[in-house]
Amino acid sequence: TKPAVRVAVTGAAGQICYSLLFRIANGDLYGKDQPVILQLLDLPQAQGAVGGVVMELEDCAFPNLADVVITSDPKVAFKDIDAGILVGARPRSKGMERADLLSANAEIFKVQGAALNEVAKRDVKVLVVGNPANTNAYITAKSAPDLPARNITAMLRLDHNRALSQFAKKAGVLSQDIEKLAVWGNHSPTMYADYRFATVKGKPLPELVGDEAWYRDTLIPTVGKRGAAIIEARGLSSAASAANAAIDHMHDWIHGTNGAWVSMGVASDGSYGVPEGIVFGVPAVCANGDYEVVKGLPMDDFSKTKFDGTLKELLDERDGVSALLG
Ligand code: NAX
Repeated sequence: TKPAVRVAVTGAAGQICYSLLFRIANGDLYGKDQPVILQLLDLPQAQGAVGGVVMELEDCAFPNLADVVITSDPKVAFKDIDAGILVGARPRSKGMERADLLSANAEIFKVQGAALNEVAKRDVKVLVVGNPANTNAYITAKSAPDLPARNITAMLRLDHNRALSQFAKKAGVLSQDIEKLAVWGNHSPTMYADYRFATVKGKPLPELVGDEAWYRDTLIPTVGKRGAAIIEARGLSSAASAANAAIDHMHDWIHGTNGAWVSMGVASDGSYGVPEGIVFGVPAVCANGDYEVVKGLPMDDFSKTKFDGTLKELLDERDGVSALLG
């Protein structure tokens, strides 16, 4: 058998992980023939609950789950990891201002970035899911100067998948047949789902949809506010779909996309006028355990407005946490 890969997951007692951990243990990330060691991080007060989840993992008797580590110490959780999925974050509590939420999370991801820097494999692949995901990933990367910034990414894939499904329903096609969809910017209601380049079996998606007003006035806000709609309906935030998106993001990064576009939040190299280092949702193609941003796509007036709006929000978030980075 192959040597086991080590995958750290934070927020292990939470609701996303109640789905995510079972998918990873089942082989959905690295494949059915690859043994996996899960290294689970949560707060000290959640250790008992993580223990319960681990009992259930054991009770699945997954053939390739080689070992499970439970800890509240990031340096134990991130030791020698190949992949890290950072789900745990501070949720907004009653009366908490946005600025307080930003700085509470900045503190968490500063510590976790430093721990990754110290103990993770040098080519570790990191996905930040915990909100505000893009800015948390930015802080993680800034706090891990010895790791390649391009290996610390944020999750835009749920927005991407949400948009795929809505377009598929409207155009009467299968979501798997939609290619070249892009979701730009922040994982927040300002994100910009861009269908201008999308095709279905070679036909332009905008033609198949045939309703620009629906796209602008329904699709974009539906995807942007989907998280809130799920909370309203379920009384809890999206969890299984978020776990699924995290699996999709990491799976594609590890195994490649055969030329297909996916949306990933990645540290900017300056393309599209996004300041270097800002973690921004972009279309990307994955191959050989790496990804390339799709470059040189033209912008029109509408896309420029949407793009600038979501970029401004991220620059504001960066300014909100910059003092903490020192
Ligand atoms: P839960 O509140 O169910 O679970 C969070 C878990 O994280 C808890 O067990 C908590 O003890 C733990 N935790 C808190 N601080 C920690 C720290 N410093 N180190 C380790 N663990 C810590 O939340 P859940 O529904 O699982 O959502 C987790 C995060 O994902 C939230 O920030 C949420 O906003 C975010 N989401 C991001 C999405 C995205 O597309 N990027 C979509 C889904 C989700 O809303």
